[in-house]
Amino acid sequence: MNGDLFGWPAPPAIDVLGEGATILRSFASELESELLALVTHLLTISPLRQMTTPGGYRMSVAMTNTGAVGWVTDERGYRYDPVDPLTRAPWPAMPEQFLALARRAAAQAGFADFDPDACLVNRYETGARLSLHRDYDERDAAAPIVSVSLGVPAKFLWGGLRRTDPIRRFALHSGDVVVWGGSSRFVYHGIAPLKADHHPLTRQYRINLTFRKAR
Ligand code: MD3
Ligand code: FE
Repeated sequence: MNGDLFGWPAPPAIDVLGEGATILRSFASELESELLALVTHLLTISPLRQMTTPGGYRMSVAMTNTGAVGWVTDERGYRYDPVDPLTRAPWPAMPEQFLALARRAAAQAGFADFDPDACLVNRYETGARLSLHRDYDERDAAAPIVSVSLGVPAKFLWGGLRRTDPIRRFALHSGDVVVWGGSSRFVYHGIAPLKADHHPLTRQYRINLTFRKAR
């Protein structure tokens, strides 16, 4: 439904946040229940777990992965690993629907032939947060990161290339897809503590999928 029936313009479906950073609002809305059913299945193979940072902190976000490699953190550091340290088996294969969505979103934002080999699945419960960080464990700096938000909305924190740069905040809703590439690829970003809320498909949770070209 667009608003021009009532005399005001429809909100843009595509919003360029900065050089290389594009938000595709509601891009995955029709796929929400299918994506969540696939996530539920993935969790039967590689369950969610709260990992430990090299500094010894237990993350409030529960994580797992799908794809040829998965992002892990423990006392030894951050890395991409082809084996799930919890199950000692390969991570579950990336569902075709995940790959197709990530490729379609990247192409829409101007990144042709995105070929992710890793998808990090993050689950936020009420109060869970992701402190300001940069993602630099991926080998291919030219490839973007594609993120898909599902469930309870979150406040995204978007800084600059330096930790001390000013931070902008905006909401990410279920079905929103963000593509981060170019000079936005290495900006500081995070998620504010999740507010208590309810979504019909995820209850109190927010699920985020981030697609990466790790190797
Ligand atoms: C900007 N995830 O998994 S998604 C992460 O909602 C992560 O779970 C957040 O940050 C989440 O690393 C944010 C949006 C996002 C993901 C990766 C980025 C924004 C990014 C990488 C570079 C710049
Ligand atoms: Fe990140």
